[in-house]
Amino acid sequence: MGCAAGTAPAGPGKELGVRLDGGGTAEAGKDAYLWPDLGLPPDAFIHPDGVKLDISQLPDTLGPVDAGPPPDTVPPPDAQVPCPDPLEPNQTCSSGKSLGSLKESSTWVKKSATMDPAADIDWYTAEGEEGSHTCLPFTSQCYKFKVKLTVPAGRKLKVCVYKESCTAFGSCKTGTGPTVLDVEYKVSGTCAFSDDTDAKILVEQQDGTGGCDPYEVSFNYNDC
Ligand SMILES: [Ca+2]
Ligand SMILES: [Ca+2]
Ligand SMILES: [Ca+2]
Repeated sequence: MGCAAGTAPAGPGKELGVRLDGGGTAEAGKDAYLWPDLGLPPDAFIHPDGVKLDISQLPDTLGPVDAGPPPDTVPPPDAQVPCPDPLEPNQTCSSGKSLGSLKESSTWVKKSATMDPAADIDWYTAEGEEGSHTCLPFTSQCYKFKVKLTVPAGRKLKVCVYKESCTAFGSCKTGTGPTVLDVEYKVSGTCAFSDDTDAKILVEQQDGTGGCDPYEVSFNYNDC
């Protein structure tokens, strides 16, 4: 058609125009012309001067002349922020966070933490203290340091407990939540000698992912 604003050819009858159905160049605030092929009543939008039509007078039914590019509907990516974990950082055995100490008792000491992001590793230390006993000196005693890990639904976690040392032979279990994993080690004690124990506890993921659902780690130190 080759129509351009302001240079539109004469249509049949008295109208002049530029196409407003996607091929036009009309802009808000400028004069525009109505092309009669739009199928509208031929004199519907003719300006009183018989030639021009201000675009602001066009009805909404014509639709936007130029909607511009579509808005950016993709939100900016958020920087990855690990889920809150008050016991971080604790990525290595030597930087393990203390879960506290417990004097020989059936009580469980509990803490909550998260395994996130996927590369997270959580190390803890915990101390079990022997209570007082009436016993024959040099005779044997028996204690157990126990750890429980409550695994949240949908996560696969592993828990290990090590006696005294990060490099000791550990007792480990893996399970998919919801479940509770139990690991422990035994302390072969002696009457009249201290049988306190310093445990190292490891929690790590086995599902290659992170997540904000907290797990619960608890420990107990009691006689056998
Ligand atoms: Ca953590
Ligand atoms: Ca960690
Ligand atoms: Ca003892």
